[in-house]
Amino acid sequence: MLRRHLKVASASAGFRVLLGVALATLPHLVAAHSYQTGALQIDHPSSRETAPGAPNGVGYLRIEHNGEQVDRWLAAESPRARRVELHKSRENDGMRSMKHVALPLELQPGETFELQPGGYHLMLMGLDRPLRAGEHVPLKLRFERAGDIEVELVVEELGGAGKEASPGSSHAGH
Ligand SMILES: [Cu+2]
Repeated sequence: MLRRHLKVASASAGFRVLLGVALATLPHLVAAHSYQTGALQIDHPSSRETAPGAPNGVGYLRIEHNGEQVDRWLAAESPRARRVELHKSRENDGMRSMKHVALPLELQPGETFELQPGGYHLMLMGLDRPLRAGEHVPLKLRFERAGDIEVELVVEELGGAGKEASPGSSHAGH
């Protein structure tokens, strides 16, 4: 799925549109979407559904830097959350914890910064209402060089994302 997604993302724009139409009939591939701003490509922004009353949600995506100069990720915000933070999960002696990572964050040319279950992720703090599977959650990202870009997190089922489901669900009690 990840490999296939990368191929889709690197295809030419026209081809991608055609492919998008073709893939739209396959529900599990609809989330393979990507965005471009300046030298940055934002791939597969996604989230997970939340339980009723859960205060926070997660956000995953991948930032591919195809430019020549260092850029800096300055901020993220969503109309669905009071604020959006960058977090990093880690496991110490079997205990899973996460810490807040302050932006800005440097993005090196030629590198891909990946937010994924068990590692870096976005936290949507103070959700206005639960995130439901299938919803598209607006998210605005701000970069020093590449500027602002609006993307949509596609909300996936907790149990429907294969191996991603279990680390992601650790946020339930967060
Ligand atoms: Cu977190």
